[in-house]
Amino acid sequence: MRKKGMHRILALTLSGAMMLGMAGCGKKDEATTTAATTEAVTEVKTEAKTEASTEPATEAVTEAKKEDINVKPGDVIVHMDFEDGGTGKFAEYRNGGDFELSNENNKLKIHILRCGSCDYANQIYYDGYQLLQGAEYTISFDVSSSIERTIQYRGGQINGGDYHAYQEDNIKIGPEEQHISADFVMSEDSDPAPRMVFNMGIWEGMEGDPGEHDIYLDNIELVVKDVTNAQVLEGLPEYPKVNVSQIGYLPSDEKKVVVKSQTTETFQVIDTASGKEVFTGTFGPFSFHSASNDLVRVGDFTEVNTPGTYKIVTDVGETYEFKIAEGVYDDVYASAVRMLFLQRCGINLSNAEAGDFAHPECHTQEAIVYGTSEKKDVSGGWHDAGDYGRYVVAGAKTIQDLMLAYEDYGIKDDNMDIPESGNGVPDILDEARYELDWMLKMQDEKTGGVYHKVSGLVFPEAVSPDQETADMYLAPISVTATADFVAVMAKASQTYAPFDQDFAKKCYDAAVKAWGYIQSLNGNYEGYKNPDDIVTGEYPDNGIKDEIFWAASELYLAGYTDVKDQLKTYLDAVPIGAELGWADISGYAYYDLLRQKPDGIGEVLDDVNKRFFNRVQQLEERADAYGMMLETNYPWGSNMTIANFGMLMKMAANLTGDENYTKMAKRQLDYVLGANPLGYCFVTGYGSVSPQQPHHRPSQVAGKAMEGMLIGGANGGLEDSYAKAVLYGQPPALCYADNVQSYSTNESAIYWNSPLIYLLAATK
Ligand code: G3I
Ligand code: 9MR
Ligand code: ZN
Repeated sequence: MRKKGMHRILALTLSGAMMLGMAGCGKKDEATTTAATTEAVTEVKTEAKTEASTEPATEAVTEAKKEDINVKPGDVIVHMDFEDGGTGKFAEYRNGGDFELSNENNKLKIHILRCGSCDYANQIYYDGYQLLQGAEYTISFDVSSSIERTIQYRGGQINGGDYHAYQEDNIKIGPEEQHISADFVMSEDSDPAPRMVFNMGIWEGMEGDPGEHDIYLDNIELVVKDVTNAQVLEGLPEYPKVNVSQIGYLPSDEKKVVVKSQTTETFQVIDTASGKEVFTGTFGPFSFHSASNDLVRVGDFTEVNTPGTYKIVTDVGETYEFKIAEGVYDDVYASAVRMLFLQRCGINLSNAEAGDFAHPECHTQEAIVYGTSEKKDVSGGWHDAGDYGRYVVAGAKTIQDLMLAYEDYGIKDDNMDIPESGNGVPDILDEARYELDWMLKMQDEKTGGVYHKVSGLVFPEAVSPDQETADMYLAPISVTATADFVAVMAKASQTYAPFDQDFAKKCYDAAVKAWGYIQSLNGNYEGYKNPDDIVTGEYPDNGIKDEIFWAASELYLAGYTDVKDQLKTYLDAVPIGAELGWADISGYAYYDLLRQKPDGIGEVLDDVNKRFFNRVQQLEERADAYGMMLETNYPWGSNMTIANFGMLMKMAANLTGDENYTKMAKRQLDYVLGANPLGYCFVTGYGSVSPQQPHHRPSQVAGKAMEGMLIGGANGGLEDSYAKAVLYGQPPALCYADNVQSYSTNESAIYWNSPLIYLLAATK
């Protein structure tokens, strides 16, 4: 049976999250503790790839065959007896409670210090097994406690979204050791990455916090009891064998097609309206694409430049339909910018403006300055990503990309359907200003330093923005945030001057003041680190010299000549490279200096020019069959890195007029729009196959993916439990799962959209 894998999975998972709602800590909501009828997720890995398909399909083709079931009755799939003197394979999670784990007489001892205010305030959990739909399991363990109390165990829960249980029980425990044993059938879709959990926070019926006490666990086992009705795990999708941009091409673009085949010699471009073949091309020699572990060949169909709808056919498969037309990127561009509007925090997004993503005002309460009793208004700005934190370094990159898109490509659109449309200021600058206005509030009036971020102490549940009502904290001032602030404020003072002199002045003054803070540190810089009790996005970065140089450069360009004599010293401290990431950011300084070529710093400009073009050349030499420059290093948010490389190439083209750089930039854009080994258009809502279940709270709540988001994409590091379970052993460029739990491959972020916006702006 062929299954509509992706779409079916999406509908079930998202509707589950919607149905249940989320329980915040402190709110005793039955929802999270109900073993409900919600469906689980099933996009998983199988051992063997299926035969070459002649049609482009991401559908799973595995048939549920009994012989494929990889467990049998009696198999012990989790076993912890603590005989080695350790604390087993448990990870710890605190949400308001506190505890210490140790081994006492070969048992696991949980010394509870504080019970917090919800059942999962103290949690230990274990990931690393699978539950098959229809199979029956037995969970058993020995338990005792120094006091009479209730705890909860879960033979499995979904590891993300609403975290609902597949099996759970609340048990009363006390000094006498009990042997607990329970059978359960996995009634939901098979889960390749469930989580076994013991919750030891506060319980209804407990009269306040019981104070310090000990809980002991031993001989924890999960055993397969019956597989008669078990379903096999679905395999990873079969990825298309022939890939191009799913959005298409401008008539004048260079156009490449990549086929995963050693032997395929030719391809035909078919006009899908007439069914006629309009072009036959010959593939180049095969090469090994190590990032995806495939033999590939590249073809060129640049010659096809008549507007129309086409597909490319080969002997091993064909592409999706795509367009060749003027303005082919206009919609995706508008949508990518609009994503930022939909991420706006602190205001009511009305139904008329935001449709499914409407929400009342959010996060408007004053934030607590961490470690003090002071409070400060820092409302506004964009939610960073799938979470609702607002982080300065992430915001700075985004703002910079938007300002550059405006400056390099003269984007003037003032009708993009945002509240400021029609005000005479290009909407892209209005959108960036929404973040700049917020960032100004992030500056400490006294010192001029800039708080690293504002967020709750922990990530919120999968709720809409206005439902995250926990206290907000201003994390400590950091040098990276402050230097990034200086850079974008200084630049904004120039960019916005023609539209609003007062605002430009305000930005300039704020930049100079923040620079004063950095100067006052006398070079004693340290990277930001989360305090122990703040676990939201860290954006840690110990390499601060690039931020300092960027700040100094933009100040100089904005007319603050005091930094002139120090520029060379600052530059000498910057490591080689020219990057546009949130951590390594020197490329922005280099580019702005090279395009504006200010007087009086010839030596600096020479060095900057060398650094910039050395990096460009190094990347150029790395380009593989897909035009990728990552070799096999696909990090978290690789689609941003790829888009950043595209930007860098486009910058090189802008500086030199060399069209070859434009071609290379364009290939990075083609990749994120579909010309990649996974065959995904990584912008939600666009192309033939795009991510359906992003790790993005508003999308999870709405039950559909917000459009126009660039998704993180392949991450060889397998940095979440779902990815670890499902993608283990896959080559880096294929380490991607369209699953809501996979935050390290399937989230979206403002600063991933912004380089995409820059690349798309270049096509306008
Ligand atoms: O620096 C190393 C590099 O040397 C190495 O070659 C490479 C190998 O893959 O890894 C690099 O480090 C990675 C780093 O990002 C820089 O790319 C880390 O492994 C990776 O864990 C780290 O991921 C970051 C992630 O937060 C976790 O800190 C992402 O860049 C960053 O985009 C992401 O940001 C999150 C926020 O914290 C919270 N909001 C959502 C947002 C997006 O997921
Ligand atoms: O939802 C969080 C996402 O926005 C972040 O990018 C990610 C990494 O910092 O963390 C996500 O939160 C996860 C947390 O780190 C671990 N427990 C599961 C959370 C996601 O459901
Ligand atoms: Zn908000």
